[in-house]
Amino acid sequence: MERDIHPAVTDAADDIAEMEIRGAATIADAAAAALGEQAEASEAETPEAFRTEIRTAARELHETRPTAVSLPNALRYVLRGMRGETVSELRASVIEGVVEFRRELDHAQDNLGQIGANRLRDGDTIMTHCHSTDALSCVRHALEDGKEISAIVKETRPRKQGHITAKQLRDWDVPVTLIVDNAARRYLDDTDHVLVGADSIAADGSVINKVGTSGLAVNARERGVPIMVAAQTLKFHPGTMTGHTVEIEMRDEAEILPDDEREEIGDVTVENPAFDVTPPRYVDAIVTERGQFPPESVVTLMRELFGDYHASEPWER
Ligand code: RUB
Repeated sequence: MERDIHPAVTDAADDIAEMEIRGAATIADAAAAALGEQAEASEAETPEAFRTEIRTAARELHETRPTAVSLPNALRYVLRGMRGETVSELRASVIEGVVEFRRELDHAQDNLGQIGANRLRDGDTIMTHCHSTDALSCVRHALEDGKEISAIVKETRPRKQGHITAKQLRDWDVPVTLIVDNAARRYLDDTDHVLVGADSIAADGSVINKVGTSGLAVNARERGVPIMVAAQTLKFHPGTMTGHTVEIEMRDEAEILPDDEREEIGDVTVENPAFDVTPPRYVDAIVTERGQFPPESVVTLMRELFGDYHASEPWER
């Protein structure tokens, strides 16, 4: 029942859809927190009503953006931990699950940051695409280890998430060179590592990340620059183990061509995919909180993590 959904859930869902909240890890964190608020504020009188309410909230959060698997993985984590005979037991289990999930997310990002930092040498220059908190965790740890790191930051059209990356790096006193996306190949000659995040990692080691990542990876390989993907295991996509593909979000045409400019140009088709797929052969390492892996071997870890995965999700019931 729509009216039982807490404003914290509808607000989080709107913010995720509008990209006020964005980036795979941040989306997962916000969705889990919203489920926690739903549980806390629930006025359900029966265990069944409570379960229905939490599932409905989870469904609303799930329907916001399709590509970052961290979102359904977060919801699944909390819903699988929901247990108890009474409303108060159920409530406590959801709240506890949310706290645990958010703590693990922080730990995972911190651990992978330390592992990724070991790949960066003092004096290295990285090239970034979009804004990834997992990737930035590697930089933060490298800086804490006393290494000097410089960054070439791709602007990342159309939403310019590169500006967020540039600001964060400048806050850490990292020298930043901001470039338009099309200049990336030229600046790869000055780059020691391409460092990006991921929205989803498929079972074959393909990396789904902000559109433009695959072209960058192909160019980097041609230039002999290693490509490192920082992605906690929350980004592993269990559905791909059973042959499902990752849906690529298509965003509003107006992000590329505002209505007034469109009138001037005339009738054109505009396509605005938000993400693309980088095949595993262009990726040197996937850095997770469990260690770094060649992309072809992530499937082993995925089986270990999602052995009991079933296609039907808890919020679909
Ligand atoms: C964000 C994006 C990021 C990943 C990883 O796209 O592609 O690289 O989500 O981010 P958008 P993180 O801006 O469209 O959400 O490491 O923070 O999870």
